[in-house]
Amino acid sequence: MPPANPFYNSLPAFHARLLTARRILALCGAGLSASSGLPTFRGAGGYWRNHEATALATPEAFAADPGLVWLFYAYRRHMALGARPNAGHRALAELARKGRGRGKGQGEVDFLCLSQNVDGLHQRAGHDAERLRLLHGSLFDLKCHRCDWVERGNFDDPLCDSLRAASEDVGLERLLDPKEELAGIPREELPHCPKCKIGLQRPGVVWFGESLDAEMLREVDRWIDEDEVDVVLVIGTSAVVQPAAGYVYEAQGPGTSIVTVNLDAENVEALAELGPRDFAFAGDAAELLPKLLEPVIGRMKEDGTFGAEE
Ligand code: BJW
Repeated sequence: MPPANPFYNSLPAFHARLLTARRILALCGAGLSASSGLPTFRGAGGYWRNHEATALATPEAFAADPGLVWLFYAYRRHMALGARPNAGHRALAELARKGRGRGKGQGEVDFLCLSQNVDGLHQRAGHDAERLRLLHGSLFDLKCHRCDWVERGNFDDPLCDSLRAASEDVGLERLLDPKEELAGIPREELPHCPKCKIGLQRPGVVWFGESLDAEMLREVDRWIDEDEVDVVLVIGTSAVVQPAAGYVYEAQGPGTSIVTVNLDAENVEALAELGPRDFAFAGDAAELLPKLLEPVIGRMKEDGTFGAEE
């Protein structure tokens, strides 16, 4: 049953609210990339072989079996490289681009997008890096699990010979089938740190129990504290992982509208209670975002770009 709130799925009411918004924050999660073909973390799609994805995203799992964890990440690098940004990523990128100068009479929109996604699709949609914070890092960054070595933007696929199975489209189903036994990858065959030579390279993502980049968090806090945030878009996320989910409430002031955009909007636990200023839209974020943001970014054209029709 839809929540008893007049703003549930009400596009005209949201458009009116958006046109008065000066500062917009978005918190994005895996559901944004679902229609690009990438699985989410929780629920039915949240398994890789017979492992819960969230159980592989831990330093403990890497310490116990770095080869298994690397195969999981090598597979996700491969899938992400083969995926294309969808209309939701492009609409947010356009909001970042257009928001600043949307017309003298209406004033500027200051937009910041916090994404928990590590798949690179925001960047490939052309989202201005200054308007984007990747809270959980990137699949395409590498770091040493022992020292401070970091490499940004490594798109090698396969990353190395021992991870080739995750990058071969033929036979990929065998890798994914939990009934097929997986040959363990010896530690020596995994990529080592070029700096300390002892540590293993690992994905440049944030695992459970690890801290997010402190400077990035300070920047987000500064942006939130600068002035009231009018609209917080909560897009395709279960909003259960901290500190990311906490930003929704950190940004909430007396006049803020929280706008849930989720396939299962009624069941985003942390957001179950809609306040009188809040909105919820149930559906695919890739379909909804271009329509929701249309008053600022313009109508989506047939070629997937935004703006006034010629
Ligand atoms: C669609 C859709 C469509 C589907 N359209 N929608 C305070 C209280 C309690 C615990 C903690 C706390 N502070 C810290 C913690 C511990 C922990 C935590 O939050 N645990 C909770 C689970 C309870 N947090 C941490 O450990 C963080 N570190 C930290 O805080 O350090 C300091 C500290 C440590 C320890 C104690 C205290 C302080 C780090 C968190 C790192 C999370 N890492 C991961 C993996 C990243 C790398 C990788 O990608 O592999 O991040 S876990 C995973 O969850 C990933 C995601 O970014 C994150 C969020 O998931 P997301 O994106 O919301 O996905 P789903 O699957 O949950 O939801 C998808 C949604 O989309 C669903 O709602 C669908 O309905 C919807 N959907 N299709 C629209 N087409």
